[in-house]
This record gives sequence, structure tokens and C-alpha cells, in this order.
Amino acid sequence: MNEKELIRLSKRLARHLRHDPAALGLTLTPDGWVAVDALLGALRAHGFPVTRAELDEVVATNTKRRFAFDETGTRIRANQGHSVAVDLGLPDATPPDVLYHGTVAKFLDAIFREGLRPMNRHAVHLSATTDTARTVAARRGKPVILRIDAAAMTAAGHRFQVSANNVWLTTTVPPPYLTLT
Ligand code: HQG
Repeated sequence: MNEKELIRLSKRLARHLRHDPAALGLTLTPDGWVAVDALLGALRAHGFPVTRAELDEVVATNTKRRFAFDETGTRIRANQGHSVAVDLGLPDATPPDVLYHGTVAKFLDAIFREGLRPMNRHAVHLSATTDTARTVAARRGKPVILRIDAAAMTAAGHRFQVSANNVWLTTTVPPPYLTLT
């Protein structure tokens, strides 16, 4: 597939594996998996035929490693970013002392008032590098990068998980742990 086709399939997979499996008549397991055969069959039935080789290519080449097969290769899930109810079963992990979140200026008042909240997703998404935070923010406009005192949050009992594609996840980041970079 060319770059454009890969992105198109990645976006379609993200939509169905994170947000709207029902649109394809699919149901995810409680931990977010769907059988590859069922997915390919549903995509075909909805006028978007995809081969197993094409699916393999997207999973392998996706810049953010958004999707993963299980160890048998018969099931697939999104590594993070869900809005449907899933429990990925990720163990708690100790984050680096500092994490970053990329956003835009118009959200800052609300963020410093109520903290970072998951909004439509299950968790707040944080990154270990400012580069990644900048890329995330650039989706919305001119990036504003927030620094999160993850060491202090950990000391205060906040829990973190890290997704298979290295996104740090937590439930909320209260205002005292946030500073502008
Ligand atoms: C903001 C993409 C007002 C928050 C990216 C963000 C990421 C608040 C937006 C992943 C707020 C939520 C997630 C508050 C947070 N008041 N606004 N209290 N708290 N916000 O898309 O982090 O390409 O749900 O700053 O790369 O932007 O899909 O989160 O701007 O990893 O794989 O509310 O999505 O990955 O937006 O992005 P999102 P995000 P994919």
C-alpha cells in the first residue's frame, strides 16, 4: 500500500477499534480485542475489503504503533486512545520524574482550573518527551507544552500505566502538578 492508503486504513482501524466497533457490527472483548477474521469480514461486508497482508503492513509500519496483534496473531486491538469501555489490563508502572502534555492556549484556563482530564478518552495521555507532546498538540494548533511533576504525583499515590506504544496514561493531573514549559 502507498502512504495514503496506509493512513486511510489506520484511521479506519482507529475509529472501529477505539471508538465505534458497533458501526461494523463488532463487539470488543473487555480488554479491547477483536478477532482478525471477524474484523476483516466486517470491513469487507461494509465495502472496505482489506487483506490480512494489508492489515499486517499497517500494524507493522504504523508510526505510532497504534495497533497490536495478540501472541497468536488471531486477535487485534488498539494500544491506547479508546473512548469505548475497555480495560487494557496494563500494570501500574513508575513514570519518569517528568512527563509532558501538548495542548493549545484556548484550553489552558480550564486545564489550570480543573486539571488535565481524559475528556472523551479513558485516560489523560502524557509523553516522556517534549517532541511527542509537540506533535500531539500540533493536531490542534500552535503547541503549548505542559510539564507534569510525575514524581510528585507518584509520591502522592497517583497511578500510571504505559501503553504498548509508550504513551503514559493516568486518570487526571490536578493543577498543582502542572507548569508551563
Ligand atoms: C484537552 C493522538 C479543557 C487536552 C495523540 C487535549 C495522542 C482539556 C484535549 C492521543 C482539559 C483532549 C491523545 C480540561 C485536557 N479542560 N481541555 N480540563 N484537560 N484537555 O485527543 O492528549 O493519533 O482526547 O489538552 O497523538 O490531545 O489518535 O487528547 O487537547 O497520543 O493515535 O483536551 O491522540 O493519538 O484531546 O491526544 P484528546 P490528546 P492518535
